[in-house]
Amino acid sequence: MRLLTVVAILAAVLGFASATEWWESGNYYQIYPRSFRDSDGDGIGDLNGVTEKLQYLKDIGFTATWLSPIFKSPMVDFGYDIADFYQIHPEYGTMEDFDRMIARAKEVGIKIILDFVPNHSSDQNEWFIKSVNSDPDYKDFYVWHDGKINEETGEREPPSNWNSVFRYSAWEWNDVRQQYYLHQFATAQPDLNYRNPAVVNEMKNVLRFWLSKGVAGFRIDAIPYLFEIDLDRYNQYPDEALSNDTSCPDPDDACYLTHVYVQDQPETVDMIYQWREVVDEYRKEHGGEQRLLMTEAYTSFENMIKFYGDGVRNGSHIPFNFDFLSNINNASTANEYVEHIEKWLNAMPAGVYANWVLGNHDNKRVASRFGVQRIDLINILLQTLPGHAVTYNGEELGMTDVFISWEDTVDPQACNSDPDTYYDRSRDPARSPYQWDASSKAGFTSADHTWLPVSDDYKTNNALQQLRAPHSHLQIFKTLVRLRQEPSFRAGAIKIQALDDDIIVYSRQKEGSDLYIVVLNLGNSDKTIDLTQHFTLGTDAEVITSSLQSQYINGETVKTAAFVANGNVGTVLVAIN
Ligand SMILES: *[C@@H]1O[C@H](CO)[C@@H](O)[C@H](O)[C@H]1NC(C)=O
Ligand SMILES: *[C@@H]1O[C@H](CO)[C@@H](O)[C@H](O)[C@H]1NC(C)=O
Ligand SMILES: *[C@@H]1O[C@H](CO)[C@@H](O)[C@H](O)[C@H]1NC(C)=O
Ligand SMILES: CC(=O)N[C@H]1CO[C@H](CO)[C@@H](O)[C@@H]1O
Ligand SMILES: [Ca+2]
Ligand SMILES: [Ca+2]
Repeated sequence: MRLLTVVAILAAVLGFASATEWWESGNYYQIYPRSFRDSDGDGIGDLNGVTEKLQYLKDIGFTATWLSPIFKSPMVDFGYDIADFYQIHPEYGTMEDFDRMIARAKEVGIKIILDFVPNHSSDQNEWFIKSVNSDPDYKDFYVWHDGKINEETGEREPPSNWNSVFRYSAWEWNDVRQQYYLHQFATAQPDLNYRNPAVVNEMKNVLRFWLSKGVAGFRIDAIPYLFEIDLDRYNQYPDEALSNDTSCPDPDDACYLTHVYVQDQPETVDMIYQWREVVDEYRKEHGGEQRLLMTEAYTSFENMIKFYGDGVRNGSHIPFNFDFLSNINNASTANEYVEHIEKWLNAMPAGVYANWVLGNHDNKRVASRFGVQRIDLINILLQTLPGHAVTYNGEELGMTDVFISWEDTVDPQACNSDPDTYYDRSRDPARSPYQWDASSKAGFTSADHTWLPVSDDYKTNNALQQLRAPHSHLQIFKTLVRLRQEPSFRAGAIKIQALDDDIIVYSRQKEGSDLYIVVLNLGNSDKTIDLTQHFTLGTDAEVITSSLQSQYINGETVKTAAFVANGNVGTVLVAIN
């Protein structure tokens, strides 16, 4: 049992107690536009659908939403393959629809954050087509190479053994150009060449273009992959060593190799700082509120900390913390949770915010990974920790994965495998249409077909039903979002500990404000806890909110010396005497 160094946490938290910028007290929601709301009955979500539902986000209490890519795309990787960085994807709407969405968002009071996908474009992008044809302005826009000649067979082979995130070689031969190009994701997603200053400039122009359209900032995709090793320092691109990871025996999988030459190159951090300069400059020139950068990187802890800034230059306001996604699962013990939380909070530089991400469109849903009975507990955890929480659309309802057969699978990461193994790789199950109400197709669309199937449980599990019910995942979620505005949650210290394998308890309090206690029981059975042994408490506390299956109702008074923590239940209490 370890007690957190309260002093260290206090320092980290007080650094931003005087929060003034909009994003500092923000609560963030990720919309997957293709699956959120279809306004025109083609079975595919769109911008007018998002516009229609902005008030809903506001009603829950969110202040900002980041949208997965909405740009023109052949949809090989559902928008992460961009054919034109300056245009809206026609299935999603027009530039006028986009303008209306921004205008409506301003009215409602929701900030719109766009997904910026800098590592690659689509192979349909005119930049790539020009590059294939060696147009002098675009010749070096992508990473091209002659390959190497196999000394034994005399045949031309890819320049290195590098493989792609979506399996198989990361090099693809192009017949027109008679060279290989690099693609760290799908074959149809050629990597842009960040060692070419023209590429760096063009991508900054993309940011400026959307800033001028009124967006509040960007979520930047797939940061670790931006740079590859500098070829000028080698005659050949070097092969990557085998990872020797026994859980990854298939040579076609990305995890079969280490990725020392294609990920996390030192230049990456500088690029983030440059992008921050672009958004800061934009504000200087055009006024208005701070424009926000959020960054996506499954990377080392040390790198993530650098993304915030180096003390001289600033970087990402919110470098997504995937520690929970990567390291916490249904079998994790209370101690493991606490260790991960402490690690992050203690290592954070002064004056920045922590953040916590547990779901997105690349992972199976939280309710499916941890069990529906734990969804409230997980939401309570994310919303009551210091810093920012990022919620993937549907997690607030406890939506679950939808089984999608091999035949119906569309995710390239899964399609590049086989009927036996695709399911573990597939990201489709977490991308099913949002469940709005009990009408046909969950109120997602008026069409009788949808691009991915709607979950079978939509009649009993949908936003409308949960809004009307006195007790629901969504009601709990709304209570939590309101609670986060309290001074003790916005700027209070945290004192956290694991009592055994199952029980996590922590307090949140800002001096002079209410003392809150959070109790999470990861186990299946009830446990009675004397909270007064761990916190300075009077005899009674009041229940603010608790998981759906909890024995407590909101507003109920409980005895702090003998608090019964039900299995798989999270509870937020406030001290009352
Ligand atoms: C994996 O094993 C090979 C030799 O069997 C070695 O060369 C390589 O460095 C190892 N990889 C790692 C990441 O240690
Ligand atoms: C970095 O951000 C801090 C806090 O907002 C600000 O005071 C400082 O001037 C920024 N530094 C640069 C180089 O923009
Ligand atoms: C999560 O773990 C609990 C045991 O602690 C188990 O009852 C439950 O079925 C598991 N849920 C999932 C989705 O694996
Ligand atoms: C969480 C996230 O945004 N993941 C994306 C990372 O980038 C690849 C390639 O652009 C996408 O396929 C993922 O969806
Ligand atoms: Ca549509
Ligand atoms: Ca790259």
